[in-house]
Amino acid sequence: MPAYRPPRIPASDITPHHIYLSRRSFLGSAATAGLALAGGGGALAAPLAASPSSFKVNEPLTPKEAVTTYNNFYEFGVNKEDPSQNAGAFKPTPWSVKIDGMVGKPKVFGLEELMKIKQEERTYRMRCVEGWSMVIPWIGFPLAALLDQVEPLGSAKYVSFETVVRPEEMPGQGGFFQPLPWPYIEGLRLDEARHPLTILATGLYGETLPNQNGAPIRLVVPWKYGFKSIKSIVRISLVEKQPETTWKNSNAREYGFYSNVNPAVDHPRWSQATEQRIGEGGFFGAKRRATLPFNGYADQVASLYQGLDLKANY
Ligand SMILES: Nc1nc2c(c(=O)[nH]1)N[C@H]1C(S)=C(S)[C@@H](COP(=O)(O)O)O[C@H]1N2
Ligand SMILES: [Mo]
Repeated sequence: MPAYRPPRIPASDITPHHIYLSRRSFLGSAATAGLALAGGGGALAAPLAASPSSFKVNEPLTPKEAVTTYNNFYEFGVNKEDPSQNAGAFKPTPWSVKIDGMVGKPKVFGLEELMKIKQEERTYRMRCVEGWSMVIPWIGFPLAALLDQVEPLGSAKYVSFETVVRPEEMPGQGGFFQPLPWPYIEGLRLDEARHPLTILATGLYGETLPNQNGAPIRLVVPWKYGFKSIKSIVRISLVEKQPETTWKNSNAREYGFYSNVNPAVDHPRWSQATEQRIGEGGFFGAKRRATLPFNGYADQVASLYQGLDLKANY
């Protein structure tokens, strides 16, 4: 990944945090139903153990303008402004996600069906491996709720994810220069995938997910570097062996399978000890925050890695 460049986002550009309904009708009804259900104890999506405060980070939200124009989504180009500028022709509907592999009930889920799973708001801290961070109010549902529906087999140990390939709609996939091999692929251990903090996001700031943020459905794993949060997912497979991942394949020395946010393990080309919160501070002399172990979610997730050497398993 290219080295960090300072964003041009004025600090005063703060969008107030409130939920309002999507202008897109297909999500409007589903989101309304989902939000009405939130807290009502639906049959699906029963998170096991995570403190409610970890679902809502108590830090200023990153302005919506920054969340939707300062993006990494190489299918639309490698510069931060490319995804918002080049994703206009992308069609997030109709959409379906195929779930296969080591499951009792493999199935192709239509988007409408996914939208019926109880949707919740989750305000998470997000940290990119490049050294910047954001606080984003997502709308989504625990990945565990979806996995439950397909009944993973005992032999399934990992989950792999795949992004759509559509060179006609994604200029970064169609050009002469291909920055990455497609499809973009990612993976998690099954226990990471089932953790209550791990969600499939379908919206942000109370609206349908913008194309540049991974419409219509993307992964969000807040204790890992941003690249683990794969966008525009079309396939989820339960597998036995640790799956390949795009960034590890492209440079295994710099990007590992785990990619947990870890201030104590530097990227080979830069320190990971601090980060710049996008929208915070000015263009010059922007102050940097200390990066927290597991991006501040250590109380919730550190136990997943007991006995694992986090320097070797970066
Ligand atoms: N398919 C796909 N998913 C992707 C990427 C990408 O290039 N392609 N970039 C990743 C990186 S590096 C980051 S930091 C996050 C950025 O998500 P955001 O633009 O919604 O903040 O998306 C991740 N998911
Ligand atoms: Mo990233």
